Formats: sequence, structure tokens, C-alpha cells
Amino acid sequence: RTVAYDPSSTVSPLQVRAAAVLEAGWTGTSTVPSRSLYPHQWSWDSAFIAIGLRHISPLRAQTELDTLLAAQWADGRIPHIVFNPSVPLDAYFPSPDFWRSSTAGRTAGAPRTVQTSGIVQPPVHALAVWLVHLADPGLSRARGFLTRMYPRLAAWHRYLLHRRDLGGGGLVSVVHPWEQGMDNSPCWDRPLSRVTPAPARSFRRADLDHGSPEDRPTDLDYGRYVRLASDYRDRGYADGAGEFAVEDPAFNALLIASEYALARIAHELGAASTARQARAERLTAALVERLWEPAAGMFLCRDVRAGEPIPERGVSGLIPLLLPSLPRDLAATLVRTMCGPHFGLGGTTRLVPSYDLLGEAFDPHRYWRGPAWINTNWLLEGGLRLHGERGRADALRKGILHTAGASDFAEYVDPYTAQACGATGFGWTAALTLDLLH
Ligand code: 9WN
Repeated sequence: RTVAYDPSSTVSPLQVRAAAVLEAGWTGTSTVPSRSLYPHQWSWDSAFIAIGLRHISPLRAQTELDTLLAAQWADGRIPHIVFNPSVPLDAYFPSPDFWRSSTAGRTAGAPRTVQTSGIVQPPVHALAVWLVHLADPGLSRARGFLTRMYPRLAAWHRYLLHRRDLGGGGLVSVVHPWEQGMDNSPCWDRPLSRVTPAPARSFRRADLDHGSPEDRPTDLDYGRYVRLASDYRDRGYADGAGEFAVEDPAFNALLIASEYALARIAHELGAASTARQARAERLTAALVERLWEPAAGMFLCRDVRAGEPIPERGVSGLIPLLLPSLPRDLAATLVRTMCGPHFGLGGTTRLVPSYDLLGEAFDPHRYWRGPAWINTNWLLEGGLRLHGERGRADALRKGILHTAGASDFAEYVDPYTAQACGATGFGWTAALTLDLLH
């Protein structure tokens, strides 16, 4: 979406409220997803937040991404959390003393001056950088924004494509459910079942101080998250040996979308861009080849360790709709699946749920096991528009705006009743609302 920054345009009450959420979450250098549940900087949250922030302050949007990329590791990874040193250690678990980035991550090149986690999140960053640039190209050029971002983004994509092709088929694997960003999606149940949970008494969940236990992952889930993360840490964050490795359609589709954005950035800087375009197309072909499941009418995750597809329908399998070079018949099938009984869009639901309405594990309140989230719906709205589904995109846009406003910018909502779950005043819900209003 190309946007001209126009500070004099009329401002709606929803825009004012969304801007106030972002203002309240601003720390001076970045924005927290939520003051209560997530009081640090998160990687893909910051990318989505910058996409909204650019409409109120292109400078703040640039700063958001500058701060995140300043915490990049020498091996190219962008950590999923950048910790705010002024927040007490017990405000969020796992805290810096769990990740120990500056010591355990030394070989992988973790920064010395800032504490981070050692895992990653979906690569929405090049896309965000490009959209932030477009909001005010003059300011961006004057501040050398793209020149500064480009080598870092290129190193980030290199890390993913070279160190994380654990399946050997050209796609990137995630090594922890927190990396894919949909933490307790039923898609992870099978690969996680092989992981021995860390004992419950070995850690304390800070999330339950703020969130209702019915809306959050279970203690058993947490035991497994902790085991996977501490094993990774104890290997010095070296890639390749972990028990959990999954090729996820949304993670890879976002990498491809970002690769297209990186080609545009390269072109703008006068560098060669055709190799990146070609790579994005090759990656799209690999995604179709490895993850498309005709019988399900969508993409499925692939369990790399077991060498088989994961037979669960998660929203991540619809997100490749945002890809421009997706074959037409696949795009049409994805739209049919999204509007059919498994996701219900335009029928039983106004927003696309995070998981199959008919799936055995479906739960309308529990985090990524059914509730609807605004970031995934924003991505699908863009995908519908890209593939010429204007009516459906308009209806989804309306649904997102209504839900965001009525739920006080909830983190996620019950897909049937739109009842707010998790935190309210949530960063990306407000930011992507702002984006849709422009
Ligand atoms: C773990 C910050 C993050 C999002 C994730 C969401 C949730 C964290 C948690 O919050 O994950 O990274 O503690 O539950 O699942 O997508 O980036 O908003």
C-alpha cells in the first residue's frame, strides 16, 4: 500500500484513540506491545507498529526500526526481544538472565551492550522499512534511512536462508514456537509432544500476573518452551541440532514478501535488484512445492524432524495469499478455504480465526488456538486486495476496524462474538488500525 504522508488530512476518533495507544506504549526509542504483558521491544510487533506509526510520525517509525536493528547479532539474526534495562527482571518471563545473550550468544555475535533473547520472529522488517520509507521519502533520504537499513536487512535474510534451511529444500525452519509468533497453535502440538518439558517449579510465569489462564498457553506448553529455549541457549545458539524444526507457511511467505521489498530498496539505492526478485520467485516455488496441500485447499506446516506435513489447519497456511507470484488457482483456492466452513469468513465469522473452527483443538479464547488476531487479518486483507478480491477485502477491512475499536484494541478476540481477550491497548492492533484508516 503506497501512502502519502499528509498531516493536514481529517482525523477520525478511531485514529485519535489508536494514536493514543501508540503514544502510551512509546518508550522514547521504541514501542512496547503492551505495558502490562509485554514491557520490552518485540521484533515482529515493532515491524507492524512501525507500519502504523509512519502515519503519525515517520521519524518515530524510523527510530522504532533503528532501535530494533541496533540489537542485531553479528551472525545476522534479529532477536525476538530487545530488553529494556529499566524494567524489573520479574516483569516478564523469560527475562535477560534466562537468555544470557551477551555470554551464551557470544560465538553467534550477540551485542555486548544490550540484552536480547536468542531466537527470532517472522521477517516482516524489510517490508516495514520500505513502507516507512514511502511515508516520507524526503525525510528517509535526508537521514540515510535505507542506506543504513539495507546491509542489516540483507544480513538478516542471509542468516535465515543459510543457517535455517534445516529441511534442505530452500525454505526456512523455525526452531521454537515463539519464533513463528503463534505460540500455542495446534500446529505445534505434534512436534512439541516429543519435547520433555522443563519441570514447572524451575521457572515462574509472569504472564499469569496479567492474563487470564484460560486465554494463555498451559503450564505444559511453557515447560516445553523453556526446555527448547534453554537447550538452544546451552548450545550457544548454534543452529541445526534442535529437537524442534518446522517449516511454516506464514514465516516463509513473510520472508518472500520482505525479499520483494528488499529488491525495491536495492533499486531505490541504485543497487542491483533482479537477483532478489528472482530469489523471491524461487522461494515462492519452493513454498508451493513443499507446503501446499491440495486436499486441505491451503498450505500446511512441515515437521522437518519427522519429515512429514502437520495435518492441522492454522491461519498461517492462508497467509501466502499475500504473495504476488502465487499461481492464480492456488490464490482462488485459498480464498475459498478462508470463506468456507474451516475459517468462516463472511459467514460465521467477520475476522479470520487463528485456527480451524472445526478442528478438534479449537478453543475460541485460548490465544493462537482459535481467537482472531489483527495482524494476520491485516495480512489477509492485503492478500485479498492483491488478488482482485475487492469486495471481500473491503468487508474484512470494515470488520477489523469495527473489532479494533469495539474491543479497545484487544490483543485478540473470540472469532464468533468478538469479545476481547488478552491485553487491551495492544500495539499492533492500534498500529494496523491506523494503517487501514489511511
Ligand atoms: C513470546 C508480543 C508477543 C508476540 C507473539 C505473541 C506473544 C510472547 C509471549 O507476544 O508471544 O514471544 O510471552 O506470549 O504470541 O506473537 O510477538 O506481542
